[in-house]
Amino acid sequence: MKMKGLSLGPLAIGGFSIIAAASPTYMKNFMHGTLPVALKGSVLQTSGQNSTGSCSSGTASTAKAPLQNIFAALTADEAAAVTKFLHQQPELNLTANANATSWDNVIVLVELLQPNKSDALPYLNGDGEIPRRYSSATIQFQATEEPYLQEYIIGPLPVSNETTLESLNYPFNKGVGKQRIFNADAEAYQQFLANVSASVEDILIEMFNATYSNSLEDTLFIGPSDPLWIDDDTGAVTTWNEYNPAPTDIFNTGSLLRTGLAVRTDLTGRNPSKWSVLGWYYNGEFYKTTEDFRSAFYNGTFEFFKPGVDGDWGATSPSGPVLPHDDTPPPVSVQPADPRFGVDNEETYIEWMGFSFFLGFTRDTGMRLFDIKYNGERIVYELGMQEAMAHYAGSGPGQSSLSFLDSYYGFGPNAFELVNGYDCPAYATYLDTSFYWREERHSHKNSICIFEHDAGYPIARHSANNYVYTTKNIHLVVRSVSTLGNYDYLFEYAFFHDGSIHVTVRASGYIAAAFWAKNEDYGFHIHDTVSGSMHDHVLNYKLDLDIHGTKNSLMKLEVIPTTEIYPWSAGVPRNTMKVNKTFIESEDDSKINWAPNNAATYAIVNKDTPNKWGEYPGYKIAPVTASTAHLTIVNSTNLKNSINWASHHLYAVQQKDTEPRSVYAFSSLDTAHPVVDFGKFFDGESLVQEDIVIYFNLGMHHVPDTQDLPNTVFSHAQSTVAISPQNYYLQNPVRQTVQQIEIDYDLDTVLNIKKFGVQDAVCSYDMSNTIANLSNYEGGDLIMRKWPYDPSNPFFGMTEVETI
Ligand SMILES: *[C@@H]1O[C@H](CO)[C@@H](O)[C@H](O)[C@H]1NC(C)=O
Ligand SMILES: *[C@@H]1O[C@H](CO)[C@@H](O)[C@H](O)[C@H]1NC(C)=O
Ligand SMILES: *[C@@H]1O[C@H](CO)[C@@H](O)[C@H](O)[C@H]1NC(C)=O
Ligand SMILES: *[C@@H]1O[C@H](CO)[C@@H](O)[C@H](O)[C@H]1NC(C)=O
Ligand SMILES: *[C@@H]1O[C@H](CO)[C@@H](O)[C@H](O)[C@H]1NC(C)=O
Ligand SMILES: *[C@@H]1O[C@H](CO)[C@@H](O)[C@H](O)[C@H]1NC(C)=O
Ligand SMILES: *[C@@H]1O[C@H](CO)[C@@H](O)[C@H](O)[C@H]1NC(C)=O
Ligand SMILES: *[C@@H]1O[C@H](CO)[C@@H](O)[C@H](O)[C@H]1NC(C)=O
Ligand SMILES: *[C@@H]1O[C@H](CO)[C@@H](O)[C@H](O)[C@H]1NC(C)=O
Ligand SMILES: *[C@@H]1O[C@H](CO)[C@@H](O)[C@H](O)[C@H]1NC(C)=O
Ligand SMILES: [Cu+2]
Repeated sequence: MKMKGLSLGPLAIGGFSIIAAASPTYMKNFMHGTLPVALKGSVLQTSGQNSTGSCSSGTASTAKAPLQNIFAALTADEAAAVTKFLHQQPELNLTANANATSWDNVIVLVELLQPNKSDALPYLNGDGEIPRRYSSATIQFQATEEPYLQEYIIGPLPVSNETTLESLNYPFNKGVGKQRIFNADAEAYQQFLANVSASVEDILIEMFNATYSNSLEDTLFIGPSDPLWIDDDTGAVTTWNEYNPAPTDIFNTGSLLRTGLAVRTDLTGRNPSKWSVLGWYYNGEFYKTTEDFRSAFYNGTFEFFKPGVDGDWGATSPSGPVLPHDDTPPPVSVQPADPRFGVDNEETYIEWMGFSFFLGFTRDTGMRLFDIKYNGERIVYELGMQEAMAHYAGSGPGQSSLSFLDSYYGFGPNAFELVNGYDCPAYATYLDTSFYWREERHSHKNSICIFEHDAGYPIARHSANNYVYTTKNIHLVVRSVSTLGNYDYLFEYAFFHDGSIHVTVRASGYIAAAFWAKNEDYGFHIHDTVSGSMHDHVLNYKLDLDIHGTKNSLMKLEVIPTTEIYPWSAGVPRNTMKVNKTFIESEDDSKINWAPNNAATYAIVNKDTPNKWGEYPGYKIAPVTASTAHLTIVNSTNLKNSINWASHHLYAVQQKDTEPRSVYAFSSLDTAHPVVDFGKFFDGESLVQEDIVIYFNLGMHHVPDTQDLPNTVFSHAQSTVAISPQNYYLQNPVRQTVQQIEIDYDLDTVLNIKKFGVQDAVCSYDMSNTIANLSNYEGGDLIMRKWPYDPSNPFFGMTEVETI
């Protein structure tokens, strides 16, 4: 592993800490207002899990993408050329990140600018030039009293004397790609909190036997909430900061250990001597000044509780006696032949059983899928996660202030190496990813896995008195895991023989708990002084379906109870049900919640291409799991206009080149004035035979209980939406697969066993292939954490660091 000289230190963001930065200078810049990780990703090569033995089990076959992947990230050379070009622009007044202080302008991000659909489609359809390539850049202007981020467009690429630099504004409905930063001086702020802590050191020692001094040796931590509170009228920037004890073991229990003692600060402006304390909170009581808090503490009636003590209850290794047989090898899936899918490493293009698609990878979102075709026809132009929110609530200010918009931290940089044989089957094919980060390029090996899998139940079967048939439910899975501080999000796209695509997110990891004090209305009491702390997870996805072209409509199909008198019912009303087929014709009606009792389904159809029965072919969108969620809170005080995508389950809008994404990653810096306000996408436009984009939400309402200790489990915290054909094929495409058996029989006699030419897996399999050698595992740690005291190196697992 090649790594640069690194140092680490916990820095706060959102009451959680971030381990940031490749140099102490970076760390200065690393809080609200500075961007934790700036990165760009691209999917690199496969590294197949080789095996020996009589069964062949090589790497995925080399597919050849029919076209270039125009969604692929910038190459290292392109990113380097753009970085150099930016440094040559005097008006940017840039300082190299390696030398920058919080008062220098720096490059945060250099990424591919996603091509306009209007330019991409002609190329993908084979009747247009390849779109010219452009880069975007995020520059952090800090050599000013009012620091901000600004987006730029650089191109065309490759960099030449034709390449220009312009402000990038068209994708941002605020009008400008510009975002104020209200806390650029993160290190000074932590020092301010150390000064505040010193003023109550006697109390902290009595309560917690520790104080906070902004040093790596601290066993008590404090940092600001995410997001900051910004008062539009006065311009005041304030935040609550809660003390957390440090974990004492290897386990990442920081988010379970809370003290309940919080202080509100005013951090307006860039002059630390003007910052101030606005009050204290403990156990239901608010104290206006430090003096009030101090006199209450010493007046003899102050009651305090020991904060949670780290211990076995937060450890994740097995405990208790081994269950019967649990230490013998469990069933394991193997791949007895070469992978049955193809990968074009160069273009990150994947083909499997009639499906084909390109992968893209960005800092903000991690992997996304483009140009998904089935049997040669485009079904989906774009499919990918846009944003993930975790919105907390509580009777105290610490928890009430917490609302994470995790693309701020970035899903790309937090997608680490998957654990072969555990996160994905040992036979999976892996892709590496890479990303740009403040003038450096990092790679994470084996961070996306691709594998075929047997669902464990047949996809179709029937038996009668003379035959039985049953078809295996083999499907292709593309998976990655991003660990955002305390939580691990497992993202998955699965492709099935019925032509459907399942989009899934699962959550595990440590909950962000609260101190248990007068908050029984906000969760369960789950340990000595720990409240489970209710929160909602809402993850927004973009789904741009194109059914036989881009001109599509949104059909609603509702099953409704009815009372009908039929000509044959002898005048007797019959209580029954029927279907109500309607179209949602305007963006005025396109904010949708799943109907009670799942009574309504929604489909993108093409009215101009009816099938031979006159029905409109399409693909429907429906939840598979009971749990998909929109935000419970109405008009969130924390997130304001930044989450207008979280109020419903499903949205439909007209596609626009000016609306490529539902969010801007850094909107949580000023939630009242998001650079992209999804609410503005709705302007009453027609949804009748137009290019329609769906945005849907996955997620769950999470009221953690003792079963979330030590960790939330994926099997419970999961959410899936299926995108499935509706009248698209004249019959189910599952008949394309020969992985079925038909047994014809007559009473007791088997007459015929039909296997349709499928080869049996009769080779001998070397079971050692199911045991991955994990001694070279490089996944490890996070670039930044939202919780304090991460013991390890923030760059562990990042390879191939090159200075650009
Ligand atoms: C950082 O500053 C030093 C001293 O001025 C200079 O030699 C070096 O080139 C700078 N580094 C970068 C990456 O610009
Ligand atoms: C350029 O940035 C430096 C800090 O890196 C700052 O001192 C200087 O004032 C800036 N110049 C202009 C013209 O803004
Ligand atoms: C740009 O570069 C090309 C080839 O490198 C050259 O022919 C052309 O004259 C240059 N144009 C300008 C305006 O410098
Ligand atoms: C913290 O206190 C020290 C000593 O009083 C002072 O010099 C420093 O400016 C203070 N820092 C902040 C950020 O308040
Ligand atoms: C307080 O912390 C110190 C170490 O900082 C430790 O030695 C001591 O035992 C602790 N006291 C109590 C009462 O926990
Ligand atoms: C002590 O402080 C509490 C909380 O502020 C207050 O209610 C109480 O009156 C105080 N008691 C005395 C004796 O000052
Ligand atoms: C059918 O659905 C439409 C649109 O939701 C609604 O206006 C209409 O009343 C429904 N018809 C019946 C019979 O329920
Ligand atoms: C949301 O809440 C704010 C503050 O209470 C209020 O000013 C605003 O009008 C509310 N907006 C909506 C759409 O209800
Ligand atoms: C993409 O489309 C927008 C809106 O039409 C346009 O302003 C912009 O120039 C296009 N971008 C590129 C790179 O062509
Ligand atoms: C696992 O890989 C390491 C490093 O390549 C090697 O030293 C070790 O022998 C391997 N272990 C096994 C059991 O193959
Ligand atoms: Cu949760």
